Amino acid sequence: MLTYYSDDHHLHHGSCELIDGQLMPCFEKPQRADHILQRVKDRQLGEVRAPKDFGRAPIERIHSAAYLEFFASAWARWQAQNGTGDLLPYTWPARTLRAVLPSSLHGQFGYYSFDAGAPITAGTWQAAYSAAQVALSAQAHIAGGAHSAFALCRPPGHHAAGELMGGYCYLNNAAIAAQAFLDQGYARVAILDVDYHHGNGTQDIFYARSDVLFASIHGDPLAEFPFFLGYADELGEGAGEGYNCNYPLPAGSTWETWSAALEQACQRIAGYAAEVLVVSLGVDTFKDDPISQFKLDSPDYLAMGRRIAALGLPTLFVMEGGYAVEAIGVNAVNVLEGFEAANL
Ligand code: SP5
Ligand code: ZN
Repeated sequence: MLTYYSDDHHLHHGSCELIDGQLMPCFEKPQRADHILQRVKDRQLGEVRAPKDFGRAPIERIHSAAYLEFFASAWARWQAQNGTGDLLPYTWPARTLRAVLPSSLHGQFGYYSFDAGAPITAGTWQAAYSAAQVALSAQAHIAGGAHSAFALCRPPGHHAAGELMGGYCYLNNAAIAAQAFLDQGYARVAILDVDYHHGNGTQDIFYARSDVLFASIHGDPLAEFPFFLGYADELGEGAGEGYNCNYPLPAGSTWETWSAALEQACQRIAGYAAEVLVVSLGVDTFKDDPISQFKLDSPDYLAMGRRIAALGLPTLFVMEGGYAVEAIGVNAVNVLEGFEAANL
């Protein structure tokens, strides 16, 4: 399997995030992608290619031009104000307030975000832009006839909606790739989100549409980030009714529980008759993940890849979360190797 990867992810390195009332070093850090790339090489998964540049147009199919302009120019505006340190939002248009777009930089950041977990640093735009190009390049490889590809994206994307960043995410790489398939003539795309956290951005983007089936297995939002989306009764709306499926699971869930949800999600995807599958591949379901509460072990990721392969669909793997830095290379590449072994 080919891996697409850009060194540009190093340009994004936030300094800190609020965890349990304390400012801690960001869990979403460059070493994550470095470890995954090293494992891809150690296991000789296949060639590693730099992305092509498809420009902003395929990103604008998912994110508004105004949102992209805010994101691309925010750091320069912050510097012009002599801002020091990361740019972080601190006020959001929550219930009882108005969703107006202020002129202030911090006001606009509040408008375009849902938490303080997505800092903008000097290189964040370039890193996120390149991650989207990584996803698009892997997408193009599959559209060109390959059965699979790995988009080693960083920063991740599945929490980002059309005009919202948050949860370490800025541009929704999986959604951008899914839309590219549709724009190139595919009729039905399934997205399977196996990250520990609900993919609220991806769900929102496709919620009223039947051309993308979104299925997500994640920590029950009653107890877990992002709290305000990801419940089992969210089935889609309008033309999208019936094309959204959430499988929230309790803290402590092991492979036994998790794989039963995967089986249900896979049967739903098979019934949808998808032409291509995009996997939002987070490995923060791992037992030693520092911010998560599931108990999957490294060999479980091989079984995950095998089950996904049994769908028999061309499959684009897009990297999302995973914060047990020493183990995420093994766990992510185990999914890919399990997938490939099943396809031999
Ligand atoms: C892409 C992705 O995986 N984003 C996840 C963002 C999670 N942000 C909230 C983290 C809250 C962690 N709380 C941990 C409590 C540990 N005691
Ligand atoms: Zn996650």
